[in-house]
Amino acid sequence: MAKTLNIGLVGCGFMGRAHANAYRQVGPFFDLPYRLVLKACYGRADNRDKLEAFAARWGVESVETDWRQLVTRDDIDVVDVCVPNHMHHDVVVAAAQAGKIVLCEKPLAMNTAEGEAMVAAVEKAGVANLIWFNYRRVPAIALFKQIVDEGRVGRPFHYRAVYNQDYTIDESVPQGGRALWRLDAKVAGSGVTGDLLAHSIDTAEWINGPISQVVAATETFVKERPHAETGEVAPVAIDDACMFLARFANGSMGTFESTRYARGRKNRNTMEMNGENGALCFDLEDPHVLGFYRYADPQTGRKVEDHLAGWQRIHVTNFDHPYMDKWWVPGCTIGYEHTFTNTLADFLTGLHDGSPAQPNLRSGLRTQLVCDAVLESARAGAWVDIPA
Ligand code: SOE
Repeated sequence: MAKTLNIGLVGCGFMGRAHANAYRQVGPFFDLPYRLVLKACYGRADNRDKLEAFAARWGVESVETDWRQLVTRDDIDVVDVCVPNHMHHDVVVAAAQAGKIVLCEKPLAMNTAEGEAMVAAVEKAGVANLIWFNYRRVPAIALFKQIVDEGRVGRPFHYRAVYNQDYTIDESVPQGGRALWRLDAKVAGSGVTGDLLAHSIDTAEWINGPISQVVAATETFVKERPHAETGEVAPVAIDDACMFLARFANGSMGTFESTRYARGRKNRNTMEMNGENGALCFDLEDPHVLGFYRYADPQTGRKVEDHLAGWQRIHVTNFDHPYMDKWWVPGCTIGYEHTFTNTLADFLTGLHDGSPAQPNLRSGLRTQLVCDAVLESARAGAWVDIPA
């Protein structure tokens, strides 16, 4: 009989919705030995109407306005952290100490020191844990990794990542508050580096191995903004844009770019890799497509005939493509929300089999370390080494 897992959602904003949807969808689409119950959700007391509406909409059995109360409840098995970044540390540590399974939104923490304490807490408690770097579970990105692992790209030379948005160009956009806490350094920790490049770094290291050195530049285009709640105009302390060069331990070179000032780009997350035998490219604005350039067969070394060489556009919806046998029939597409469901399915499968799914919090700490090195390099204007 399926074991019941009671979920406590700490946070009910954008990510709370994405996660709640995953808990609702995962059971019917994947064969899992668990029955998931959305037992409780936390939200701020001064926003109780929103909290109760969230609970009613997603079928959450109860609400809490004190997250400490939620994480210590006997009837909660899993604590899922999707509140703003400045709360991650305290909630994760308390949940681990209470012996709960811990799932945490990205980025792991405000900085590496906090992240280390969080990893120490989950490892000391011996609780299963996961960080929601959901883009690993875009089928086309998972196929990207599979093709690299199959040796079809061969010796890698270049890795190129871009993650751009445009929603903060207007100077009147306030910083802080419920919807715009990502612009407030005291709540977010950093700007695009922790919010967007953390995704790119996680994917890059997953596919191409560790980054060993970075040199970065950041910019804050709008220097002052009003605070959404107090109206007080204060200096903006986050990075609006960040670009960095990287060296990977495998000898390849990387370029990373992220900004919230790329007019016309809403959530453009791209990556390309160029190797000796082939190349791959992906663009989240065209999420079902993986570009593959086949130059030579990795086994025989035989080159593709010149008149046939060219980019192949793989529509990643076949049953043999990652995750796609769990959804619809070939040709029918899935979307952003399914990446969270795929993530959850892998986590629950690993939990049952005793083979924990990645990325766990330790892996999230690694990404945090690279983000901090990027910001340190931008401050110092120099290359920064990243320990293995
Ligand atoms: C920022 O706008 C954001 O919501 C990120 O925080 C998410 O991680 C990303 O997936 C979508 O954009």
